[in-house]
Amino acid sequence: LEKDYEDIDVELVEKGTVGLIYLDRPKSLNALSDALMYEVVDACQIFDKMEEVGAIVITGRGKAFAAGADIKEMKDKTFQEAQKSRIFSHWNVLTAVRKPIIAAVNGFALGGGCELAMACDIILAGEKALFGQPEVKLGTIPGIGGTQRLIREVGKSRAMEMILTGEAFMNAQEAAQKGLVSRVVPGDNDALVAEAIQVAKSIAALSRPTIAMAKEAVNAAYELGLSEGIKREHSLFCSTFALEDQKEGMSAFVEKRDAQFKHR
Ligand code: CO8
Repeated sequence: LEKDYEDIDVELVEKGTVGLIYLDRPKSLNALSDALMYEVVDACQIFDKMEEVGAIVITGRGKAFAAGADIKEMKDKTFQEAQKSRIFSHWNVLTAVRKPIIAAVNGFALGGGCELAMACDIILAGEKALFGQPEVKLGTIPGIGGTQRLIREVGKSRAMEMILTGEAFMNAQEAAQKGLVSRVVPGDNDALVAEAIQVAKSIAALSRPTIAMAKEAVNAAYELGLSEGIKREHSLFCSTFALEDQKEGMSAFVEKRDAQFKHR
């Protein structure tokens, strides 16, 4: 991890078990340039491969999580350039990361910033978090999952209001009520990031292969119908019985002791 990233900062915390990524272009409210997204994906892939890392936290420096794709970089693109835009392929790579990714959303999560948060596995919100899809105000529409994911999180009517007006931003409290975020963490930015790290640490203490299967099973709900999803879950559930860590976890329960997972 000895890389010199320009638009992000990375750290290993909690004895190397948690990979922490700061989006670090505060002057542009962490606008997601192609370069920044490339770095986010690169860091996630490195963390995904590092054995000691069990979960990843992404957060923003300054007053935003991310205020969207970089409008200055995007504005003169032709149709063809937009079509082959790398930001789109970066996204697919990000969703293939096997380890859990937690977004700690402090301030603005707009446009691509909201979409980035929704592409993560868990969102924790700070008190000042603000979610929105303002693309129509720029004459375009959400382009990296917003029209598909937001409706599943907050329902059609609320998603339509946000996407069609480009306003009607959602604050932290409402986001928690609607289930867009897991919960609101009281206090400042540091408290939010510390809490996200604690959640990541508790995931990292568990069996890596079990966690990867749990994430895969939940994500299948996004892609598949109920009966196909349940079949996928069942086959992943049965697969955990091939793991030493399942034997250890259940034996530890029966023997009334803490589990010592081998694969973590
Ligand atoms: N891109 C580039 N620069 C940005 C962006 C952005 N998305 N957002 C803010 N900035 C810059 C501003 O231009 C400004 O720079 P400068 O100091 O050089 O003028 C700096 O950040 C600070 O911003 P403001 O002065 O505007 O700060 P305010 O506190 O007054 O306002 C807002 C904050 C309300 C967040 C405001 O900055 C804003 O409305 N930003 C744009 C939000 C937006 O429209 N986001 C959607 C972008 S489109 C998108 O994400 C589509 C994704 C699909 C991509 C698909 C690819 C295939």
